[in-house]
Amino acid sequence: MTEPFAHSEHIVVLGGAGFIGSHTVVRLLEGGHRVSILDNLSTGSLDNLSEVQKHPDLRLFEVELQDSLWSGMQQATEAHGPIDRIILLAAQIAVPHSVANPNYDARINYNTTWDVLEYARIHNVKKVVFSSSSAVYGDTEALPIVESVEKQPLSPYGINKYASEMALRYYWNVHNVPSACLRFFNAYGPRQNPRSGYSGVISIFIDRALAGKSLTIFGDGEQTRDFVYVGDVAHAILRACFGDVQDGSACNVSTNRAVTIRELAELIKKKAESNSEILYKDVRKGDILHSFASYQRAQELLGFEPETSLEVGLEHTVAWCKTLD
Ligand code: UD2
Repeated sequence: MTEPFAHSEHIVVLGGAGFIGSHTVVRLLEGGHRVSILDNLSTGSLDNLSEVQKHPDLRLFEVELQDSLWSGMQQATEAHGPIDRIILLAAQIAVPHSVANPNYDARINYNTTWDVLEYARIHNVKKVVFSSSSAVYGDTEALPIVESVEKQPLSPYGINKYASEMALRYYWNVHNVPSACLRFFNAYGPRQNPRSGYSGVISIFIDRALAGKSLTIFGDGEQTRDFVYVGDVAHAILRACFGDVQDGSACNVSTNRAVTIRELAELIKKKAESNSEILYKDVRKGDILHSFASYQRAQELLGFEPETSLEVGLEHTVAWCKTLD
């Protein structure tokens, strides 16, 4: 796939120092854009940006988006000129935290969306890209998941993401603010911190397999997930950012492949050349049983195609995990 770049625009990436954000920023810079990152560095880090930290077209502003979004945008504008497009990746990402503190989750994952859209309206921003989640679907039995299925979010996180999606559509319908929305499935890859408390199963398993520690499977391991490589996720984000979608339409970012956690554990042991023991524990409370999704809409609307197989993506991730202390 080639990127449909309009040349050298000013793109603001909210959450650009994070796992997915940093991959997105690298690609934007490769495309010749001026990039401003607004990030509070709570889950993101400067390490994630080490390969581009001296890039002349990159600026990083450490701000709390709940109270300083507008001043952050002002600083970005002073550094790089008027903002052309905004990619909103900053989020509270832990579903259990949203259950423990729904109001905090709403402030980050919902209120920020309104602020960004209002900024975009007033400043005639060309596109807002919003990062939504498979969590908007809840536990659906219709597989593979297509975007039109009834939404039954089971957590404040899923509800706030879905409500944000509706805010995008409102801003398009009423104020003509162009936007696109991506529903990420289980993203994985280099820079997903395996020891953060927010870690996905792949980064945890690889980190432990490399250390020869046991891998714990919650339940019988027959639950499935749709694992999408972070490079493909970043690709989808750029497609959404520079493509034709304007009306806030939501697309799955997925691979249409279901992998059981048991299969995954075995595959990771192989790729990490590990003899780790596999242990089984009780099913995690609220765990979804099966999740895999069609990406046909993303293919049609964005020209998105996942290009990295799980096998290859795991090899990249193992190689990166080996560089950690
Ligand atoms: C994913 C997203 C989450 C939210 C949610 C929506 C990630 C990292 N998380 O949560 O942000 O969007 O989907 O439904 O993408 N597991 C083990 N052993 C471990 C860790 C996990 O067996 O040490 C299992 C876990 O019980 C689950 C599966 O692996 O069945 C995937 O877990 P996860 O935490 O990576 O992601 P998930 O799907 O719960």
